[in-house]
Amino acid sequence: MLRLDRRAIANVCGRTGNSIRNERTMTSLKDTIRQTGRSPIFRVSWSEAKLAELRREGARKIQLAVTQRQAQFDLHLSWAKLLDLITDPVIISHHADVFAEDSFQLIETRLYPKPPQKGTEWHIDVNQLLYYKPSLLDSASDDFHSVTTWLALADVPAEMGPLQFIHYKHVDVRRLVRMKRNQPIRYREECGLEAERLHDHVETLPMKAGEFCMFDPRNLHTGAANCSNDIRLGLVLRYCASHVRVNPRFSKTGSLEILHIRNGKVSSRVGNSRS
Ligand SMILES: O=C(O)CCC(=O)C(=O)O
Repeated sequence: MLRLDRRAIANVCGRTGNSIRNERTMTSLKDTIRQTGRSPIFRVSWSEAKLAELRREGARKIQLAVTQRQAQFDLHLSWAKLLDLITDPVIISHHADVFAEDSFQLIETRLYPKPPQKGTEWHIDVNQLLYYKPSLLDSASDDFHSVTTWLALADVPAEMGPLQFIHYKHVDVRRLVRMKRNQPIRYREECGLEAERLHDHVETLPMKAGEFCMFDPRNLHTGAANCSNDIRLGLVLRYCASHVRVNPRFSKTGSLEILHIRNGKVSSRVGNSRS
C-alpha cells in the first residue's frame, strides 16, 4: 500500500529531470570504492537553513528514535521532506554513477540519533550480505551492487560519534558472517578484536551537516562513541542496483517498501509485507 503522499511524490518527481548524466563526474566512483572501501565525502544541495528546518520539523520523530529503535526505520515513507532530502540530485547522481545506470532501488532508511556517551559496536552489514541476491559474498568478481550511505543531518565532528571503518580486504568477511549466524555473541566480540588488531587501518569520517559518504557493506565499521553532550544525528541509507532482489526478511519493520528510482525520480514502490 502506497504510503507516500501526493506532495512527497510531486516534490521528488518535479526536481531532477534528465540532467543526471550531465552532472556526473568522469571519475569512476566504483573504482574508488573498490580501492578505498568508500566514496569521497560529498554534500547534498541543501543549504544549512533547509537542513535546520528539517531537523526542527522532525524534532518529535528524532526524539522518539532516540529511545525506540523501531522508530528509526523508514521514516522517508511518511516524512515528505526527508524523502526530498534523500532523493536530492547530488545523492541520486552519485548512486547512479556507482550502479552505472539511472535506475536503482532504495531499500531502507535509518534515522540514527546517538545520545551522549553512546557508541555502536563494530560490525559488518551482514543482513545486506545475506538477504540481497546476488550476494556480495558470492561475487566472484570484485564488483558490488549495493552500498551503505551515511549522511550527517547535523555536524558530526570527531568527538560526536562519526562513522569509522576498516576496508573489508583486511578482514575475513565470510568467517564473520558464519559466526554471526552461529555464534552471535562471539561475532560481536570478534568484530571488536579485529578492530583492535587492525587499528592502524581505521578511518574516521567526521562530517558537516549535509555531507554523505557511500561505502561497501562488507567493510568492518562502527560509529564511534558520542563524547559530546548533544545528540548525534546520522542517517543510514541503503541503495542497491535495480537487478538486486531483496528478501522481505531484511525489513526491520516487517514490511519491506522498496522505492524504485529512475532518471532521478521515484517511479514506483513495491511493498512486500512479511506478516
Ligand atoms: O551511525 C552509526 O553510528 C553506525 C551506523 C551503522 O554502522 C549501521 O547502521 O550499519
